[in-house]
Amino acid sequence: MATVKVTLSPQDYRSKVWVDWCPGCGNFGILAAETQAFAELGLNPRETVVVSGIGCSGKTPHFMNVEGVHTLHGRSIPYAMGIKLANPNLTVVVNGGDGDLLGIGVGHFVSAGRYN
Ligand SMILES: Cc1ncc(C[n+]2csc(CCOP(=O)(O)OP(=O)(O)O)c2C)c(N)n1
Repeated sequence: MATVKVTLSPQDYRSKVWVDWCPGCGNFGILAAETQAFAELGLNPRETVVVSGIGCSGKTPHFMNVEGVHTLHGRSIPYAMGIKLANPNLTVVVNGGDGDLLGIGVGHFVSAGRYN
């Protein structure tokens, strides 16, 4: 959990980058839910990291005003674990599609669970 709580609106967690997902894409709902959750938790954008892999969901960090990494296909979970290990004070979130996190990255998901 972040060390400094802030009072921001969900919109404050959005960047100015134009969102190029197709109309009706489910990622719009995920982006809205995520920014809403960040606002409710009072997360400091500078202590929040969104990690993504490849695919449409991979673009998520570009659309958010938090720290972020757009990593390799299926490898966002080990990236996120490394970030969290390096600085446990950060709130680290992974966004990914089914190809990214299940098809290619499910082994990392299981390992993350085993390491808690
Ligand atoms: C190692 C590797 N294999 C294949 C690709 C090609 N590739 C790019 S996007 C994609 C599928 C993305 O689907 P998903 O992970 O479900 O993400 P979504 O677009 O649904 O968010 C693939 C296979 C790649 N970039 N890297």
